[in-house]
Amino acid sequence: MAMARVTRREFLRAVGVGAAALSAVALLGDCASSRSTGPGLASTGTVKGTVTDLGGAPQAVGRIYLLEDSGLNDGQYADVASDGSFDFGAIPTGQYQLRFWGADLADVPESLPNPVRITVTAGQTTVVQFRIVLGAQDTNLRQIDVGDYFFQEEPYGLPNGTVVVPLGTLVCWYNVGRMTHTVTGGPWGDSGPLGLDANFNWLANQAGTFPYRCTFHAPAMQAVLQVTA
Ligand SMILES: [Cu+2]
Repeated sequence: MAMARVTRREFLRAVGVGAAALSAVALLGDCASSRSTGPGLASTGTVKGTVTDLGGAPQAVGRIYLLEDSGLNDGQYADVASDGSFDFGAIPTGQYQLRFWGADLADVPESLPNPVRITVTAGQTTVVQFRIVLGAQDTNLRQIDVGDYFFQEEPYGLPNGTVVVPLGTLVCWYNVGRMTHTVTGGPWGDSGPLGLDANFNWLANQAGTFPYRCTFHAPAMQAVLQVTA
């Protein structure tokens, strides 16, 4: 079915998505693991969930990344199955984040959290529901996560690596860490302090190689943005 192309913001305005539609995170008691008494089991919980559209229908699209509490993506993921479910199995207890990645096929609306912070509790199952919007996404947008203490392009970049984008790209730095950071350097100057979940955007309107840093955490936290003509 042909649909008019709308931006994500226009779409969300049209369907009236607000804070009430936040992705749900629930903790379920896992009877099977709490009955088990083998050594080591108490130090893990399980993480799983579903991907649905905004109407709640399961969608078999995308991949879920398991990020560290700092926001670091070290490459752990679970693909979304044909019934819209994903399952990481047993992982060590602690704080993590889950990020939905739909390449250019789907994305989480900007009004909903992505990544989502979770706590993995011993012997319990953490269930996360991602609500997504299907359809071609804006490929002129690149996201660089800002964490404790690194810059990292999602979903494949190395921490504090070089990101190469063509002229005209909208580069969005998004703070996924727990600390306040800055994005400082290059033609954009200084983002100012970015608190929890804050972001900073720059339309790459100038070619060149631009080292940048976090003023609070350099030299540990610095990276390079290269804009090609
Ligand atoms: Cu910093």
